Amino acid sequence: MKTILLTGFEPFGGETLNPSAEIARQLHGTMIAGHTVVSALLPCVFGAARAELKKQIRTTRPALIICLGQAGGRADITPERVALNLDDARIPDNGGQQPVDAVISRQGPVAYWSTLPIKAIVRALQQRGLPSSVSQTAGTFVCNHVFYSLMHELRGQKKIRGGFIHVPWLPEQAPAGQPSLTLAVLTSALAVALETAVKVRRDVRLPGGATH
Ligand code: PCA
Repeated sequence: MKTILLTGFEPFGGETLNPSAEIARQLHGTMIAGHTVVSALLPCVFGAARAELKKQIRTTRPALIICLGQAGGRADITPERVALNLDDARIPDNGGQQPVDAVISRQGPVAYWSTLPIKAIVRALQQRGLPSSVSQTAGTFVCNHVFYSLMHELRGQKKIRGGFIHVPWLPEQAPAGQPSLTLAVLTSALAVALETAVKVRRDVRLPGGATH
């Protein structure tokens, strides 16, 4: 049986919810494009999150790995294009660590590309009326740390694809005037994203990116 490993993060920064964990929980055990979704929760802790991800990859032996995280303030569901070899935390993680200007891997390259069909995912979501765009940076906190660690694990092989998708706040988290999406919308959107990631082998070429 082929599996998709889908990870979410525990709440961080003093919050009590993280939509990424809720989506992962909702999709756990579902079948998407002939694959069983296996979900896992990652601690929002530098190092420990990477260790847990590696453990999950070893035990589930997935065909595809998608890690999710919360990007409060974003309005769109955003597949990330590139993971940076950098930890630079504005706030402490859930373990109290706050790395500054630190490389993730001394031997690793400056960055890795996502191997998900990011533009096909954006198009599939937009075609269903869901807000989505490519993000050019996953930041330099624990999400980017996990994304980089994932791509470092997957380097040098072509079979297992992987990447990272950031999602907006849930309505119950968002401060007044800030964008959010309901858990129902996010869950159905991520099901579409996973299906697209399984089915589309070659990404589509569409104009995108920012003008600044
Ligand atoms: N978002 C944070 C870390 C965990 C999460 O859900 C980030 O974007 O780095």
